[in-house]
Parts: sequence; C-alpha cells; structure tokens
Amino acid sequence: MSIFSKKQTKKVVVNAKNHGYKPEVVTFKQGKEAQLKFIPSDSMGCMNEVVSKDLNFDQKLDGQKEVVINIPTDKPGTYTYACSMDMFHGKVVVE
Ligand SMILES: [Cu+2]
Repeated sequence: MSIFSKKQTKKVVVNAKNHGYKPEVVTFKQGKEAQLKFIPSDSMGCMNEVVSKDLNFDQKLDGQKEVVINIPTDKPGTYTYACSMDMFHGKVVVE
C-alpha cells in the first residue's frame, strides 16, 4: 500500500448511557487502508471492552484514551462487534 494512499478513519463514540456505539454503522471502501477509532466517554460500563469475532479483535477501552483498530478491507462484507456482554452492537461495512 502506498504511503500516499489516503487512509480511511471513522470515529465511533462509546457511551453506555447513550445507546452504545455512535454511529452504529460505519462504511469503508474496499481495498483502502481503514481504521476504526473508538472515542471514550464518561459512561463506559461494560463497554470497556469491545469484541469482534468477525474482525478478530478483543480490545480493552480504558475510558480515557482513543483506541484505533485496523480494519481489513480486502473482502466486502458486513462485520459486527459488541461490548463484552454482547448487549451493545456496532457494524462495519466494507463495500
Ligand atoms: Cu454491554
């Protein structure tokens, strides 16, 4: 991947008191480097961990720092992630 190619970065705010992940769905273009950036809030609760079997990550969120996760975009599809208790859900669409 060229260093001049534009990286796609999408922000997702994590807030257990405000219905979870905002926005709930983010879309990336296939074949371009992509990052999901989790923005913490003052209401994390069980959202202090974000898990995705589809995207193969399990990441602690400490409620302080933004956390960036690289998203593979080689295959189009819809991938899901959730809080540690599988209550709040988000989606990543690659198209
Ligand atoms: Cu939860």
